[in-house]
Amino acid sequence: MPDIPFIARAHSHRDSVAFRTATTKHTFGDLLDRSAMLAATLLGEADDLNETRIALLVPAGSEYVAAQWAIWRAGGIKVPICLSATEPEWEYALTDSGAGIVIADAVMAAKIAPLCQRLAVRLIDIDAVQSAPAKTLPDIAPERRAMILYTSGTTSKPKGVVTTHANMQAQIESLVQAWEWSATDRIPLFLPMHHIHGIINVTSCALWSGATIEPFARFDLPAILDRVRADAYTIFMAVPTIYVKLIQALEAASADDRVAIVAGFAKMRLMVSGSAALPASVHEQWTALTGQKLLERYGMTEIGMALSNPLRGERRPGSVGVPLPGVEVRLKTEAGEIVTAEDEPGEIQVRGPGVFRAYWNRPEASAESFDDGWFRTGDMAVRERGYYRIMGRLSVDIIKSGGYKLSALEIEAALLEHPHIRECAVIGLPDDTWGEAVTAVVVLKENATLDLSALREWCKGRLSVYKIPQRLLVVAELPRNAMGKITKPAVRALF
Ligand code: MCA
Ligand code: AMP
Repeated sequence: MPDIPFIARAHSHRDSVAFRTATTKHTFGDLLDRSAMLAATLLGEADDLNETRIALLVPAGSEYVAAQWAIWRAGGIKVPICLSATEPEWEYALTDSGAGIVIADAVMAAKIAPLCQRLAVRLIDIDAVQSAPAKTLPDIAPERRAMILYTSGTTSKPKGVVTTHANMQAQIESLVQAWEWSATDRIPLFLPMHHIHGIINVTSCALWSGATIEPFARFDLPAILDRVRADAYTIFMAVPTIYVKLIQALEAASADDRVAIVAGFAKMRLMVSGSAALPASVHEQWTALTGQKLLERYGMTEIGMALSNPLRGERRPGSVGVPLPGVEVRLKTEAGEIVTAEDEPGEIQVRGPGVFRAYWNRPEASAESFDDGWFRTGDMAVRERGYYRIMGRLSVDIIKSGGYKLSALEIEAALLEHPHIRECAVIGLPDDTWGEAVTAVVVLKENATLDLSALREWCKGRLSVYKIPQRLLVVAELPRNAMGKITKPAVRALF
């Protein structure tokens, strides 16, 4: 059986640079050699990991990809976890996925070691792996499960989205074709590496094409702008919050700096926005500043990318374009009718080879999320003059902040642990920078007091930074319907 496609392709550009930083360069050949050694380490005496779940806690860069390829080459399932998550969040991902191994760099290994010890999970410090005896690696069929990504939804705890090698290949090939990736492309990588946007759209498409990635440990705006002005990139991909921050930075820069940086942006062949709605005003401001027309696309962890404005042709502000190659999209009304006319709203449903296999260990949730073979996204859209426009989500309990999908229910469950809070309702309120701001409306216990800074302090270590409420409103009682259930539209109306 041939190698998994990633590996087969990497052989054909062995000498090209896959990752470069200010001080290092790693070729595709380096990634192949390093991943073979790590795969042998993972396997030990075994011939095949047979879908052992392996959590990955390594910053973006060549070591992340070497570890990812090692997991796949050895027959494991990769479970990337968030570098900045809290210990309870890590524990949930490790126990829910049943991870047998955690791979971390030295810094993260020190942080997660106590948890691994408590859960009796093997911890591999990737920085300490310098050699391993060569080993024959197993054949991996495309239908094997390859990755579990945790995504928040309408349940209080995140669900594991399982994709196969074939699913990922379909997602990558669709984007490589639509956006005409090539080996001459160069892209910065500053997005988190536990979501599709960073993993598939940036890293996997670049590696598939033999292109070069420049990784940053975090969204380091000054460092990225320095590289933009040096014409380091041909493609740029980011969430709307980042474009808002870039606009603020350009407006604050001196006239000379602005001219130099804008020239770097203007030369790129493609700039993409996605993961959350890009306000038409931001789209237009960006064009006015740089001359670039952002290409907005729409996707989801369960399906990869589904809709995109065209590389060549009209990129319409406020719209997400048309179905990508290999992806089928339909709209279905609440009454169960398939929408055929323009201007009639419906839920976006998606079918195609990139659609995930199932939620990990959740057969009921998996079955409910499909409608006759079509994945139900929970997003509403309308087709106008041939292009889809996203109208919002069916569930008020899903919040998008800074490009992260958050469950209001998960945040509510955490806040209810607070000793002063009797009841709470969490909603997302519109925010110019973050898209939505996490907002908590709470009823306190008798004689208790609480302000925003005390609440935020208490949340640290319990919730990731982007889940911590930005706004707090204390009320005497929460609005309820006749059945006694809290009504979120009425909660929203309090603002
Ligand atoms: C951080 N802060 C926030 C938020 N996050 N404030 C309000 N709302 C938030 N969501 C605050 C922190 O408390 C901190 O405040 C300050 O901002 C800086 O925090 P830091 O984490 O350093 O922020 P940053 O590095 O500037 O991060 C902003 C970011 C990041 C780069 C936009 O949120 C990010 O990488 N988002 C992308 C997520 C992503 O890739 N999503 C894709 C999933 P203080 O200074 O007071 O301490 S969606 C997906 O994959 C689908 C398939 C798709 O379609 O793409
Ligand atoms: P996630 O589950 O984190 O992959 O987030 C997927 C969700 O992000 C989708 O269901 C949409 O609600 C939202 N999303 C992604 N891209 C866009 C976009 N261009 N416009 C509006 N919403 C988007």
